[in-house]
Amino acid sequence: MFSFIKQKLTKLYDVFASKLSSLLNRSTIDDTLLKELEILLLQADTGVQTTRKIIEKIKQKQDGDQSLRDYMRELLVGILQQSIQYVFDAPITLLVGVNGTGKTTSAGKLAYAYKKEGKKVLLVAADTFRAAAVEQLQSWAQQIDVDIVLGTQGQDPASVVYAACEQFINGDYDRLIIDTAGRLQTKKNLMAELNKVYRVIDKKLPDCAINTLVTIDGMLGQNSFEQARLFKESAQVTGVLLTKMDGTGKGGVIFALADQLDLPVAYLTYGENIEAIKKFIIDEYVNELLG
Ligand SMILES: Nc1nc2c(ncn2[C@@H]2O[C@H](COP(=O)(O)OP(=O)(O)OP(=O)(O)O)[C@@H](O)[C@H]2O)c(=O)[nH]1
Ligand SMILES: [Mg+2]
Repeated sequence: MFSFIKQKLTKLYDVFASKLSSLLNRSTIDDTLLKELEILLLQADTGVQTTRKIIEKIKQKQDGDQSLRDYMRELLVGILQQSIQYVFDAPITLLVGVNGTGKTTSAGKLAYAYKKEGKKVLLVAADTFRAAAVEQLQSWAQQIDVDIVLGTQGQDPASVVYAACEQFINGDYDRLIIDTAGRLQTKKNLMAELNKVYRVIDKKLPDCAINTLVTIDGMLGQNSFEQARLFKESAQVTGVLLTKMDGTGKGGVIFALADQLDLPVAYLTYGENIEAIKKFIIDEYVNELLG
């Protein structure tokens, strides 16, 4: 059987999933097992607190009929279900995140995925910080043949979003996907800029739910967790878009995000190809991780 993790997230499988799976084959829970598990979870960026929580829970496991694998499955699913859950069908998606984490690429991928579902999509190039950013999204829009509203360099992102909302209403669109610069220059500036964008949307499209996704580079480890925390304080983040999962074996951050920041992962991306994006479904992911 070719699982998604084995096939597409090769590194995650090699570094984390296969080792985890072989540890869970052991019949007794002893100190050696607990130590090895702890090291593995920490290496996978599960973070100290969440790792400790998992280890403590495993120590508490009573001897019984339930296998360690099934116990672990319940434990991990439980952690992911504790956080707010991501609602996939909001009409508006706002992408925020640090430079180079994959906002623009992911905006293109999401637009393509929605288009394939038969939705009428409008892309918004509201990263007006550099001209090249607008061109980058425009080239995605051309490639996948969806409409786009272009900002100009230096323009107020909220005014680009205003124009986009008007086109959205008049053009009978289903989905609005907004790419931002989202630099974390200072928290105060970022908050002011994003709040202006939220106000415009609330005014023009008051009935449309907004998903704010923070893009997090899966390869950055503990740094990425910190970024998620800062963005959560600056924007109305509803979920995480975890990128570059083709290049990392550090899937543990998904559990830390849910456990410590109450943030659900919404999508995984795993390559530069337009189709390299997948909805994150808790049961599916944990089942594949544990084999
Ligand atoms: N391997 C891999 N590369 C990716 C993935 N997603 C994005 N990239 C690459 O990461 C780089 C940065 O992606 P962008 O989409 O431009 O990132 P951004 O957040 O828009 O960056 P700024 O606009 O500078 O803030 C590009 O070279 C992308 O091709 C992914 O899932 N896997
Ligand atoms: Mg960009």
